[in-house]
Amino acid sequence: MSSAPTVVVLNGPNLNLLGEREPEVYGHETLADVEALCRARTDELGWALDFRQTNHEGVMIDAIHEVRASAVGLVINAGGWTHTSVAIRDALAAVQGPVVEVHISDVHAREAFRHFSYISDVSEAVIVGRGVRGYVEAIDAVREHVGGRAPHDDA
Ligand code: CA2
Repeated sequence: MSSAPTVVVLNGPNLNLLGEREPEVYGHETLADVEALCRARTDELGWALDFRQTNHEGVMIDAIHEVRASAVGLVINAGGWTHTSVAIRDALAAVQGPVVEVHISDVHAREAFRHFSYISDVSEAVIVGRGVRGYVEAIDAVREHVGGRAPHDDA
């Protein structure tokens, strides 16, 4: 018997503060609200959800390594590391399923230092400026890329 395909959603630094500060940029929803939105979609798809947040770069890299061969797809909001981290980019390049980069805000309409992403060109899709609904769109993008079938599901 095979288990449900698991989509992994990883969140980087400071995203634990979502809903507490800068609502004009990031909205009023908390990260728990984002997880609930994601779970509603994965439930509809019959998929499992592994949703995590960390403020520690090495923990993020270990998490990517841990799931790189088992996840049906990986959605990542790498937060500020998006604009700084070759190490996270290198870890994502080793992920077998589709990687989808998501940002709540429209990074291209903000400060110049947010315009460059180290991870966009190792991602199958990039979703920006859609608010927290962008996470659901990212899960849908994973679904489209795997054609409704989990690449690691041998059943
Ligand atoms: O728009 C996004 O999702 C970002 O990835 C969020 C990052 C930022 O560094 C990226 O450029 C764009 C920052 C997340 C910080 O989240 C906070 C939430 C509430 C209060 C303070 C920070």
